[in-house]
Amino acid sequence: MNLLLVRLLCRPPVSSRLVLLCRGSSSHFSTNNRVTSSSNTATQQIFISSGNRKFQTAAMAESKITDWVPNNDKTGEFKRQQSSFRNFISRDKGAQFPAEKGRYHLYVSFACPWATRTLIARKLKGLEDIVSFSAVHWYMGPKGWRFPTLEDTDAAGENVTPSPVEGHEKFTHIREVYFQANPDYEGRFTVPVLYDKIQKTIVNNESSEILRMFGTEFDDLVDEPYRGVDLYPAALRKDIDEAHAWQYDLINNGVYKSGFATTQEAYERNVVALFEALDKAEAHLSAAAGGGPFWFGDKITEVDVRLFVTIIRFDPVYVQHFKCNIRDIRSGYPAIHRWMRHLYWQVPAFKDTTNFLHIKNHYTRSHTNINPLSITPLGPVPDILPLGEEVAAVAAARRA
Ligand SMILES: N[C@@H](CCC(=O)N[C@@H](CS)C(=O)NCC(=O)O)C(=O)O
Repeated sequence: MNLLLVRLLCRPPVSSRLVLLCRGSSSHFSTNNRVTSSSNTATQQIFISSGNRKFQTAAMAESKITDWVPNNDKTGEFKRQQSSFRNFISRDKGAQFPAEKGRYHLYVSFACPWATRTLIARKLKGLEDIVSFSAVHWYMGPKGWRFPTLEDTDAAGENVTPSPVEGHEKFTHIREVYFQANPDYEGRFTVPVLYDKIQKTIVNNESSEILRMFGTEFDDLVDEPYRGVDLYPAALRKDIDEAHAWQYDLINNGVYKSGFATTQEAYERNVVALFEALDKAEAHLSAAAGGGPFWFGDKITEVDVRLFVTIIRFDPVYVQHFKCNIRDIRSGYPAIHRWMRHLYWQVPAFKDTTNFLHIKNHYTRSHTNINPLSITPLGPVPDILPLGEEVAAVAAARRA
């Protein structure tokens, strides 16, 4: 605890020598240690064994869907389950899941950062006429994500509709898609879900892999400008994998590990690690200031897509709902803020797939264990600042 306090007191701008001194004295908390213990690159992910599944299910059966940490887990740590459906669409004609126009449907939630990664990639790669999509209602109740009904008037957004997939007309919840694919399914009913309308099964429910296959496997079907969008270029693969490893564990999943923690210790451990990782991102993007505007200079890559979906939710939700409030993005991280706003305002795939209504309502009204009265905070206003506009204190400091 003392160590944490010391580290928080040492929180000035990333570039300061004081921060370096503080970090140097706490190497057992180092970012590298964390990364090696649980990274999530596509190559390192594993299938869950049926043994594990049984364990998870027994624990889940006794608890509510929003008990992110099982009641009997004294560590207080949120542990994300591994995705279960891990097949790949392939451009090879003889593949089990060949790339074909109109064959696949993507189920997403606009609230969900993982699902939104895949929606962004779908747009960046020009797959709108090739892979259909629909979005669930933002409210995730006791049975998990539900399909909107025609009576719903509180969930505006593109393709927020009952399932348009033939055979799914009577489905009310995403869980029914999982049970169609595997009647014995025992995992969580997560989005995104990439569904094959021909074989009537789930191809994949792991966003990092859906993003990866959207990046290349439909290239024979898209127009030239989209073929040229290479989100995982050979020359940058090592750097991209390295960035994914720490960003997944400490930022993308770090906000959840902070917000879902059920002990003070677990919360503090994770939130401090999260802000250290944000400092690292800030340092990277500041150094790239002359270049940019993307994480790797002038090339948009998977790193931009995967990091953006967490950062855009940070000020509107994670700061207050997940208690990630050591700083916020708009006043505490100028380079991340600039990078995020560039993506949102200048690259349509990012703005078009960001729906703040779904984002704010989902977290604050579905996670009743965290927010029992389901009151959605109004701020910050606006959800995202226009380009060139700053919060008053930042603007004043710039003028001074
Ligand atoms: N590993 C998955 C995680 C997806 C995930 O956790 N999605 C959340 C929404 S943000 C979900 O559907 N949760 C429902 C549940 O856990 O019951 C991925 O990256 O695709």
